[in-house]
Amino acid sequence: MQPSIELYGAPTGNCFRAAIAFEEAGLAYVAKRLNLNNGDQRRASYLSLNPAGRVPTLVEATAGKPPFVLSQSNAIMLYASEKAPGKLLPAAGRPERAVALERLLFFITDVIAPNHAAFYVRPRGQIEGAALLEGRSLAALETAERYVSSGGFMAGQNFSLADIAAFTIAMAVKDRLPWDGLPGLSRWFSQVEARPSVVKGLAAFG
Ligand SMILES: N[C@@H](CCC(=O)N[C@@H](CS)C(=O)NCC(=O)O)C(=O)O
Repeated sequence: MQPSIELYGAPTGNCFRAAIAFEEAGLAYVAKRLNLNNGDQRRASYLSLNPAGRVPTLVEATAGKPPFVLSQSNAIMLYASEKAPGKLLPAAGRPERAVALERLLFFITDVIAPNHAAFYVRPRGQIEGAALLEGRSLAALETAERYVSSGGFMAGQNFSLADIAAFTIAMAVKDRLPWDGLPGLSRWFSQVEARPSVVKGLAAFG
């Protein structure tokens, strides 16, 4: 019997990354929407799955085994990629895979992480710190123009996890990017935005 997978989430960048990866991999899953404003993430039933009270969380049920639970959006993306070899990352051991991981980690650590840190400090009155972090994140994202200036995707000719990470953050800061000076990124963004897996992943949590 096939395992059944539930993905708990909300319409946020972290959850979109996980859902888009599952869509792109062609893996069956059931999206379970949590209402973060109502505190669904802090209910006891959810905390028993993810004690951090955050989304996303993946729960995989296989008959006769305890459920497998995974949190952290990026670990969930990598799990999807392992279940569908060749669809989200090039084959293990190949330099192309190292490049895709380099780009993926660039977007996670240099673009998404400072943006999230700004989101955390701004409501606490640290306006200058927030602006500094946002500026750093945007400047790093703009340098990704070089990855796509001659066509293709973030790590070459094939769509990969690097594109999913790049897209969710580019979408979040879309209004603050100087698109006129970023022709490669503009072309890439339109192409990724129209990709069926991206359209479905963005709609997964309503
Ligand atoms: N590092 C975690 C971060 C998860 C996270 O911060 N999720 C946010 C939504 S994007 C959340 O659950 N916020 C609700 C809360 O903190 O109460 C991941 O990538 O999955």
